[in-house]
Amino acid sequence: MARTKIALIGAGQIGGTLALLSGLKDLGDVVLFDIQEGVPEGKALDIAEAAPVEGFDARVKGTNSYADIAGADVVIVTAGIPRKPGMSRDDLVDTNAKVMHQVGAGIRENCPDAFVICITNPLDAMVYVLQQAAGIPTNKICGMAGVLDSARFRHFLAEAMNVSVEDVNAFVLGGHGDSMVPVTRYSTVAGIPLPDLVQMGWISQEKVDSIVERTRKGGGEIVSLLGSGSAFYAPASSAIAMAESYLKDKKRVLPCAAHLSGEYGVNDLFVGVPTVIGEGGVERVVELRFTQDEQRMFDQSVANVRELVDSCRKLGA
Ligand code: A3D
Repeated sequence: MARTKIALIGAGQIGGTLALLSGLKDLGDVVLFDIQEGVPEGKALDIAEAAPVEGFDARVKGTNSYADIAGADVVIVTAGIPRKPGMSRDDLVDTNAKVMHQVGAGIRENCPDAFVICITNPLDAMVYVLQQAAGIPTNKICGMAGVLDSARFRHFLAEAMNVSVEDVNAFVLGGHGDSMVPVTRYSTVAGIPLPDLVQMGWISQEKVDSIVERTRKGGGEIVSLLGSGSAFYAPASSAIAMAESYLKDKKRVLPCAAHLSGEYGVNDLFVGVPTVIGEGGVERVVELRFTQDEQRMFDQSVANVRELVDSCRKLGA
């Protein structure tokens, strides 16, 4: 029986964490690719040396050659540059769009049947550029952002109400940026919607509003605390949850930047929406009915994504 193969393009902060998590969760053999010489090889060797202690048998290989990703079942892309304090995600667009072209060519030539998860920012635009460059079907590629944004929302809500994060479900839609849309009426604790919890006195509306704002700016909060680089533990965990749902055909309902062709009235754009991820990749887009307010926020978020994609097209990306 063939072993599952996971290719990680970019061996930086997120790439290294993805490799370790893939091993710890026994998801398959890992190939860690980067243009920097030594870094992917060094991280791969370090993780391989953790394997006897942790008890996993995954083979972990570092490389600078795209040929090594041949036949990968899943590709997770973090190649590019992250934000520095004071930068917005959109400031990364020129550099990272060029990187997506190189990565797309590597995927097209070596593993065109893989399920591809893009993490590189600005996320919604980069997943678009990557899909075009790789020439793969739109259901076999998506962007990781919604799982992370929802996780941040869940963490803040659980902390505020002093309950287990396991019992908090949260819904965050739209582009990955300050215009993302946390949908409070679909966010629950053990099935009880947030507006009901406000009425029950578990949390005040002011606190909910401040958590929504903190979630929107959650990435920036970590960037300014770290001083250099951006979040990597939670982003890696989030992408691994998506990869696992694909590899094990779990059909989890996860928000991700999925290709829309008419859903939500949006055409040919990757935007954060709830999806079902299984062996077919992004198998379904879940279409919600928005309130007027949510629709307005979603439309604004989509307009921001479209503007960025248009600027990539002008750059020839
Ligand atoms: P970092 O630690 O800098 O790693 C990026 C790696 O990409 C480095 O090792 C580079 O050498 C490598 N690289 C650069 N150019 C190429 C290329 N052409 N081909 C292959 N590898 C290349 O960054 P990171 O791991 O912290 O973050 C990676 C990306 O994820 C950045 O764009 C972040 O902005 C983004 N990010 C997204 C989220 C989302 O929620 C969407 C969250 C956190 C970070």
